[in-house]
Amino acid sequence: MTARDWWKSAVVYQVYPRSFADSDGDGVGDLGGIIQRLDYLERLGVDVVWLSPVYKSPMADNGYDISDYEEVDPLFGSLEQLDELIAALHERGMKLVMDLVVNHTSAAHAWFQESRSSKDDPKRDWYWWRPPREGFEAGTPGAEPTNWGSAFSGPAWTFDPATGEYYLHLFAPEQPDLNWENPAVRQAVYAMMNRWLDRGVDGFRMDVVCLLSKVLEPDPDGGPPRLPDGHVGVRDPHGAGVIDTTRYGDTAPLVVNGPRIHEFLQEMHREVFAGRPPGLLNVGETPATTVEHARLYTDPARAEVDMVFQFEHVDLDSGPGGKFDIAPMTMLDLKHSLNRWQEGLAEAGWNSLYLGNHDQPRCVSRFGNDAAEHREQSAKALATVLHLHRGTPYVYQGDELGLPNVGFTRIDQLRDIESLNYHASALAAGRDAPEVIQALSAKGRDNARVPMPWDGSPSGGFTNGMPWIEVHPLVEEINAALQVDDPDSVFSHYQRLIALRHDEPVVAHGTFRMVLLDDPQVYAYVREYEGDRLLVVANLSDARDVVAELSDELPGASYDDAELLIGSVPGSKPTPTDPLAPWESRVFRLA
Ligand code: TEU
Repeated sequence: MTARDWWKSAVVYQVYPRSFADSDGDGVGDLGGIIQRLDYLERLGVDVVWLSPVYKSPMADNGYDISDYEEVDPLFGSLEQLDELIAALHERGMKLVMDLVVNHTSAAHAWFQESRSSKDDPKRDWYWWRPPREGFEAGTPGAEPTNWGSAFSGPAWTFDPATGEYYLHLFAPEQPDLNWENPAVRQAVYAMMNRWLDRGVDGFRMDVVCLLSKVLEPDPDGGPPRLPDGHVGVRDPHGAGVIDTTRYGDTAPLVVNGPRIHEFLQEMHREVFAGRPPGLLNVGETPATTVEHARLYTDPARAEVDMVFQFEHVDLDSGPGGKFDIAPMTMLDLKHSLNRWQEGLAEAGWNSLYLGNHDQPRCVSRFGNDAAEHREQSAKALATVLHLHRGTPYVYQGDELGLPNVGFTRIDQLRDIESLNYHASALAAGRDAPEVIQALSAKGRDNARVPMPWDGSPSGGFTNGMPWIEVHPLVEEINAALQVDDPDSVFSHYQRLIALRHDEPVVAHGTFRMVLLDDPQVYAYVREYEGDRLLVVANLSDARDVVAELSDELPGASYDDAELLIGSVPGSKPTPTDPLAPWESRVFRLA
């Protein structure tokens, strides 16, 4: 393994700083709280911390709307504390990857304030400004320059009376899209990235990086290039909450994996990473991307990014109306989807492996079974299946404890702009309020954003103040204090999986072959490397005594002397073909 691909045997832990640990009692997590909890992360065994944004921000989207890329928001602390966190992680042999949002800034960013000040401002072309659609009165419905919808409900354009033009925002109006066609924008971003790397940061998680390049058409009248309308009546595979597909066009074909995206990322690699020593990581978040593009993004010969977060498996339960139009999903759907990506990037490229993050509901509720009887076992089974795939695993804070969804029942419990906007738009569109609340409760991002439960006290040990969002209702029975010393806990199971990746090269470098591909209950696969063979077998169902019919799949394999490396049922020493309990998972070394 060259030092350049060190991340193949690494595990990344995502910290959502607002909800991780509060050190100053204001009810919001901060850098001081993270520094106080580094022993916990080191004990878990993770190698990298991915830190969601802590930059200066009005917090319209909890920091994914950045108003100063080189200042820490006082809510989270100071630049000095960030330097302290970097040093403390490096002392422990760990790394810090910063979340970076450069598809858009906050509307409060100085760049946007200058850009909006006048049509002649030198920064006017740093963002997407366009006049009202011909034949429509500015500011009236339909006058938007294109029929694109925002991922956070409503149109993707907002009219600015000061200069009589609209500006583009694929997300909230508070998040205007930067114009990456403008080389000055790109160079300003690269310079900022270089200053962060010079400061000791070890890389970036690039927010919605596949959206930077938009499809353009020449303007026959010689004006600025046109952004075309999307096909109406097609669901945005973005998985976003676009409700009115009769009004808004499908933007994904026009903004996802755009015509210059690979050119931009190769330029970013040249300008920021190429000349630096090995040891850095650049991971792209690529919603709605394809295996073909992911191979282009992550093929090391192309020098774009090291790996990507694809969204196929987290869009499986999205219906025609987007993520809150919940569609049925089976374990087979999940298995086939993940297998497509394992096979797709087997020869070239690299997968980020994840089932949860700050944008997704809790994986044990979504893909497992969060009933008391099955929650722990299913959390362990999902972790086993994910972590031993080929790729780099990402642990989202709290998933290592088996935290389930919150069980929201009221809109006033929610804080997320995506959910609040969807609720308002859905009700305005006539959807049934209880049905909308039910969808938000199942899929809303706040499920993953309630405070990390450190102990069983009323605030879960997260804060001495009033938490910005309610504490998980199960904090007394699900918290770190109960698990870190319990060898049978979900936490300890994650520890063992992470240690196995560190100790066994086959986990990081082995080939992947799914077996029993069409078995509706058993998820099983083989990893092979230099003569070493691992077999993973899991029962991803509530069914009892499920037998994995492996004999035809692994000819010549002798199961009697298979070595159990990690099991999920304390004290049992099963063989690969012994009946599996509900949600039981097993990892074997095959002779
Ligand atoms: O999310 C990108 C994205 O695709 C979102 O629409 C996400 O899929 C959605 O919230 C799930 O339904 C990134 C960040 O991770 C997210 O927190 C930000 O809100 C978004 O970009 C805008 O920066």
